Amino acid sequence: MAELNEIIITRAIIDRYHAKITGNLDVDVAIVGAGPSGLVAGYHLAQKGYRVTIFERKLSVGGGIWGGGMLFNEIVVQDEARRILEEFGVRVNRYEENYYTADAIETVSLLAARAIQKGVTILNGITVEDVVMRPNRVIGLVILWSAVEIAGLHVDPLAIRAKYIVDATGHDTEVVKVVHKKVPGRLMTPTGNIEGEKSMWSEEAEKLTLENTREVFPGLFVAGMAANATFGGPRMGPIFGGMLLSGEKVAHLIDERLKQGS
Ligand code: 48H
Ligand code: FE2
Repeated sequence: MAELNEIIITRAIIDRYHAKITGNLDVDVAIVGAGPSGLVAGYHLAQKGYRVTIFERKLSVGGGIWGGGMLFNEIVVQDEARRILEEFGVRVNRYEENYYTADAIETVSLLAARAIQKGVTILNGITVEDVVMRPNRVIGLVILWSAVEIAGLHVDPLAIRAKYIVDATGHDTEVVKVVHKKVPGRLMTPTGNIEGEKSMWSEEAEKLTLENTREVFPGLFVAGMAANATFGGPRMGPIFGGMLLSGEKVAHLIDERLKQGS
């Protein structure tokens, strides 16, 4: 075995991470949250050649997929979304007509692996705590180590810039909440405020997730559960087709905008 030097190991990690984070300070699209909607969105945008960064608070990516339903680690998807799992190489099993299942761990692993290999940079352990604003547009994110947040230390954050931001933070819809707090009543929702998630109704929720996937403030789009929480859709339970389709849709919408140069 060749000799191993602790300092070279340390320097290799610092150098490589430094290059990674400085390469992601000014990007086309910054996605907050590496759940199903964020990972699918990132994959498609990277496939179209855009520079995409996903910021994830936790060390683990995958959001709500891991536990399937009530810790039974299987997920359900409907017919329309099955092809998305298959595109990522996830094995899908027919349960009955229009109901397909997949192993939750296989799903997380492949969504994340394929997104990264398409060119998405995932920066984990980082919490988005605010946005960078120019009067009428969100133009970036304010980020901080999650460990600092958890420790409750008074440490100032850093900032990154992006042409478009996606709030894919799930039920908590954290980026939209920040914008709403700073400029109340100005969201592109029926009331101008966050409408709030409604109680479970799977069929309606899946349909609305897709409809609600859109721009909510100039420069800021919502996807996945955050879209329903923002626009007042119901929750759907552990069926994940709407999340995957929402990721695809937000990528398509942002691609259109980036192509127009607006
Ligand atoms: C950095 C953050 C921050 C922050 C949160 O919850 P997710 O899985 O989100 P979706 O919308 O892709 O999927 C929702 C799905 O998992 C779900 O909950 C369903 C279908 N529920 C139905 C029901 O009835 O309950 O992932 C969001 C990710 C998580 O990994 C968070 O840690 C992360 O976003 N996150 N990352 N900065 N401020 N807030
Ligand atoms: Fe959920």
